[in-house]
Amino acid sequence: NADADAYVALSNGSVFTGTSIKWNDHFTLPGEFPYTGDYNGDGKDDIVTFTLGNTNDVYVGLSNGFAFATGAKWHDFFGLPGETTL
Ligand SMILES: [Ca+2]
Ligand SMILES: [Ca+2]
Repeated sequence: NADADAYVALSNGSVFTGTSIKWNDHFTLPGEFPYTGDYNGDGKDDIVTFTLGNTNDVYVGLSNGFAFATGAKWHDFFGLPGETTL
């Protein structure tokens, strides 16, 4: 929604522990397509958003294990509306 918050509940391998904690205060606005994956190969899952619309940008917020960094643009034209992005 307009708050654009990203919350995480970590897993201990069997269950998700505790309630979710905000890891990023501004990532993925309404209308965008967010997802997760390890995009820099460090073993920690990161967040990605496809902005769709008129911009078709791809932003990644890398994880440090406790929070997601501010989104950085990794691509300027990818994952257009209607395309399968996974
Ligand atoms: Ca926010
Ligand atoms: Ca990563």
